[in-house]
Amino acid sequence: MFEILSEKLGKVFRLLGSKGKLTENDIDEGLRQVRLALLEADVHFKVVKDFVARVRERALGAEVQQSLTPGQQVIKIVNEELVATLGNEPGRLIAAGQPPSVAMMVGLQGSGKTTTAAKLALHLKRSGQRPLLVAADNRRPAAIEQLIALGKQIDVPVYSEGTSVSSKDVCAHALSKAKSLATTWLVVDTAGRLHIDEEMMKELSQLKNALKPNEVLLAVDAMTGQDAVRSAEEFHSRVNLTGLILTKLDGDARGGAALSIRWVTGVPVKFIGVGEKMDALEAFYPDRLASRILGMGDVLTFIEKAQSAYDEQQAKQLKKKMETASFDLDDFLSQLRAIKQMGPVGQLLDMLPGVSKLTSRLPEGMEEKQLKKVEAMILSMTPQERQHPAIIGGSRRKRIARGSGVQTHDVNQLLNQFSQMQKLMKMGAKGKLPKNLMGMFR
Ligand SMILES: Nc1nc2c(ncn2[C@@H]2O[C@H](COP(=O)(O)OP(=O)(O)OP(=O)(O)O)[C@@H](O)[C@H]2O)c(=O)[nH]1
Ligand SMILES: [Mg+2]
Repeated sequence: MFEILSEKLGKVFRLLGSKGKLTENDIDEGLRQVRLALLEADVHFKVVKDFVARVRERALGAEVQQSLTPGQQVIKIVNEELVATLGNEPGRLIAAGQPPSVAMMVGLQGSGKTTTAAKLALHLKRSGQRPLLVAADNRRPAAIEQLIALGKQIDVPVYSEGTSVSSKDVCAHALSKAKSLATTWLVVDTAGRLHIDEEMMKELSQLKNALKPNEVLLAVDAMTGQDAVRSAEEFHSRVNLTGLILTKLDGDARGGAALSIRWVTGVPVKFIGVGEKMDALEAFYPDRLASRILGMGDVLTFIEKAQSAYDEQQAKQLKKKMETASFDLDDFLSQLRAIKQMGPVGQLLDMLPGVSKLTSRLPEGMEEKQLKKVEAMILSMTPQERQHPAIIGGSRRKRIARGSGVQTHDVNQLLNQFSQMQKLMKMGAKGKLPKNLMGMFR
C-alpha cells in the first residue's frame, strides 16, 4: 500500500544522502518533496505540516550540521519523526486489574467489527487467554449467525441470545456466563450504523455502562482514507476510545489514514487488519511500518515470509543463530535458495535490508541473475570462510572473485551487505522481535 510513497521518499533520500554537506536550501528542497509525497499519499495536511516542521528544525540543528554524514542524519530524523507520528509504542491490549477483561468493538457499518472481534479472540487465545465472544449486535439475526460461525471456525465460545433480548441485557448475561466459563477476556461485537447518530451513541454508552470495558476499540476501514480519520475523531469525542484497529490495510488505499489517524485523534493504533482470514490481524508496530515506508527493508516481515519456505527444524536453527549472531553465509545461501522457491523474487528481496540496495540498481528482471551471482560467490568460498566471513581478507576476496567470475568489488559489496544484515538480525533477535513472531520459531 505504501509503494508509491516509499519510492518517492527513496528518491529524496538518495539525493540528500549523496551530498557531502547540506545547505538550508538542500534541506528545504528535500522537505518540499517529502511534503508533496505525503500529501499525495492522502496524509492529513495538518499532520504533514507538523511533521515537516519538526524534521526541518532538527535538520537545521547541530546534530546534522556537525555530522560527517548529514544526509544520513536527515534520513534518521525523518525515520524517528515518522515513528513519533505513528505513536512510538507498539500496540497492545491492556488487561483489566481483575479478570475478566472486556474489549468492546465499535465502528461504522461494514468497518470490520465482527471480523475483527473474532480475529482478536483468536489472537487472545493464541497468547494463552480464554476468550469469550459476545454477540451484542442484535439488530439482525444474520449478525449473530456471522459471529457464531466465526467462533466455530476459531474454536472460541460465542455468547448469544435472540434478537428479542436487548443488547444491554445480552452483555449483562454474558458477564455472568463468563464467570462459569473462567473466561479471561470478553470480546463484544456491537451493531454499526451507516452514520454516527444519537441513537447509536446512546446504545453504545448503555453498553459501556453494562460492560465497564477496559478496551473500547474502534474498527476503522483504512480504505476510506481521511473519512476514517474524521469518524474516528467523532467516535472518540462521544465514547472515549482506548484504541484503534485499522482494517483492510491489505487493500489498495494510499495509506493516508494509517499515517494520520494516531496524530489527529491521539488514540493509539493497536492492531491492523490485513485480510479476511482469521489470522490476518497484526499488532501495530510504528517502527516496523516506518522503516517499511522509508524503504529500509523489513527484516521481520521477511523472516515471517521466509518461514513458510523453511521447515520447522531449519526455523529453529535460524532462530538460535540469530540470537547468538552466528548466522553465516551458508545460512544466507540457503535463505536465498528458499527465496527462489517463494515466487516473486523482487518483492521479497525488497524486504531484505542490504539486498534491496543491491537489487535496486539493477534493471527490471535482473534479480534472478544477481541471485545466481551471489550464489556463485558463496559457493566459491571455503566452508570456514562461509562460517566466519570476517576472515575473508583481500587475497581471499580476489580468489573468490576469480572463482565465481565476478569482480572483487562484487565480493566486497556482498560481504558488506551481509554484515549489515547480520547486525539487523542481531538487533531483531535481541528483543525487537515481537512475541508472536518469536513464537513461530518455537
Ligand atoms: N480485505 C479485508 N477485508 C476485511 C478486513 N476486515 C474485514 N473485512 C471484510 O469486510 C467486510 C465487513 O466486515 P464485518 O466484520 O462484517 O464488518 P462489520 O463492521 O461487523 O459490519 P456490520 O456488522 O454490518 O456493521 C467483510 O466482508 C469482511 O470479510 C481486512 O482487514 N481485510
Ligand atoms: Mg458486524
